Amino acid sequence: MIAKIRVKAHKMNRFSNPAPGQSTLSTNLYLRIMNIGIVCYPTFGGSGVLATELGKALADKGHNVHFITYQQPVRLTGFSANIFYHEVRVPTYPLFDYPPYETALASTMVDVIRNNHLDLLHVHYAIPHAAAAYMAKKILEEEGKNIPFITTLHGTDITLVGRDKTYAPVVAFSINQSDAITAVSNNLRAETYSTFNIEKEINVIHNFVDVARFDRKPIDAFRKVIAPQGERILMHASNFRKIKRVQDVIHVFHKVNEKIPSKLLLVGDGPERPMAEELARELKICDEVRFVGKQNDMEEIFAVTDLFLLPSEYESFGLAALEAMAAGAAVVSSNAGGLPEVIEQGVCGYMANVGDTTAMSNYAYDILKDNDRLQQFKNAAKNQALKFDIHNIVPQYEKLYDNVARGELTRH
Ligand code: GMT
Repeated sequence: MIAKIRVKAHKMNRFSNPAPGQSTLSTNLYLRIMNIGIVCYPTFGGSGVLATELGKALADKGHNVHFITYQQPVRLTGFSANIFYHEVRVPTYPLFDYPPYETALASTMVDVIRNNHLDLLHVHYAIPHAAAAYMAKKILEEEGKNIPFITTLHGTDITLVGRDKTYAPVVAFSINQSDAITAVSNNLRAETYSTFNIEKEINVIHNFVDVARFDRKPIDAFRKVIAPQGERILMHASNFRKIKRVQDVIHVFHKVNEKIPSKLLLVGDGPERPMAEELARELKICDEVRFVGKQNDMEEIFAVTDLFLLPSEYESFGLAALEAMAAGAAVVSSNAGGLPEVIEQGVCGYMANVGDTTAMSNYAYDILKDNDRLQQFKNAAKNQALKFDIHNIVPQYEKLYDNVARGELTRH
């Protein structure tokens, strides 16, 4: 089936940075309905969330989408006639201290491609997905089948884990072997070029959000449970890893809470949670802070949020901040990585240097101090999120798929 879709984008080179919602891809094209394999981590992490939302959006547009991963992705709920889920099983054996996931993944990819006539694979997060895709591609080449694969770089696969010399040679090699590469921000593209010797064009395709889905009326009863006296609601959501600086969230909130009646919701779980709980106890703010653990219905939680806090050491993009903004929450964050591409300083929120919790709390106070000012920031947050709306970004991936399927590759 052939569908004509007009894609507006700019032809750019690796030294120019596309603005929010624009990509490095170009021109008008005929797009066909494709069979697409998506490989991702199925967990609450941003890369898995983005990959799942992309798959769902592609299926809505008529493509057949095959998820290949070790567990049903958390955002893959409900039934869709053209979404398929293939579980990677990793048989254990007494010899294995480390069951060989990558081998099982590559074999499952081969099986799914052979039996479902996939046109391409799109792997999210380089480690180990790009290496497994390369292996699958080579196996199928022996059978005379060319299966292109696209690697999307999400952040820590480049800036943290990927740089570790235990992984670096395989990461660099498999990125270079990809038929196309995308990064979720200009910052991550630059980081990748400066970390690895990458010979190919890295296309920037920013994270996206379905703004309409996050445009919810707050549930009054829910708001009342959290903030019975009409306190301001601040929120943080992450996997509570060190890079998220969750203790900074507590410090910022503590300072805000000294000036404004407020409550803090902490969504998610991970290794830093015990330290964050301990800090809340030390600062005697336990009655004001709720740890709600991992949650599926983020739309409802964002809808009651006034201000989202993201003081991370690094964020390639900050998908959680974008989702918060789509729901009409202002943001105070660090200015690390790709966050300045997402947040407009003084308009929909503020950014400060990593670790500067005083500046962050002053900014938070400035936003929250009166109702009119808060409403102004909330409206601006929604407007900013629209630049990254699903309808602007998903066609950029479709355009890339089309280029790759036609064998139009760029090499520096
Ligand atoms: O933030 C995390 O720790 C999860 C991580 C992931 O790979 O699952 O998220 C990364 O990918 C998201 C989607 O592209 C980005 O929005 C996040 O900023 C990025 N996280 C980091 O760079 C730390």
